[in-house]
Amino acid sequence: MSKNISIILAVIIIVGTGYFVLGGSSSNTNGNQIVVSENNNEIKDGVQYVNITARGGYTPRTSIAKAGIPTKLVMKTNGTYDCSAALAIRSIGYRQMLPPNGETIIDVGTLKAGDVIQGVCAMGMYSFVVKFG
Ligand SMILES: [Cu+2]
Repeated sequence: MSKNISIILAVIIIVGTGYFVLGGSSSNTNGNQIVVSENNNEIKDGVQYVNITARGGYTPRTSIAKAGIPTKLVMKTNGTYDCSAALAIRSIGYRQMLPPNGETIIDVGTLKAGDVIQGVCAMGMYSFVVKFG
């Protein structure tokens, strides 16, 4: 009887530890390796919004978006006092200082498959791209 309980407890501990380890390692991987994101855009009322965070660079560095639909970038800042706030998107003639906190919406128009929008900071140190396909 007590042997059975010991076995059950051992199984619970092993399964529980495995779940914790796997869950922990996969969330760490996501946190450290956001290079390309396909989950940072959303379509509302026929407009595609691509969410990019500016702070010590741009996240994600590469975004994938849909071609053939009016698109706006949503530049999010949160305590952004570095030069990633000084944003230029040359292909649309955009050059602005983003506020240290908030969201800045930039209309980039409707792009074709294969088009790429590139944003760079004032010094050309940080950049991001949005690829349309
Ligand atoms: Cu810079």
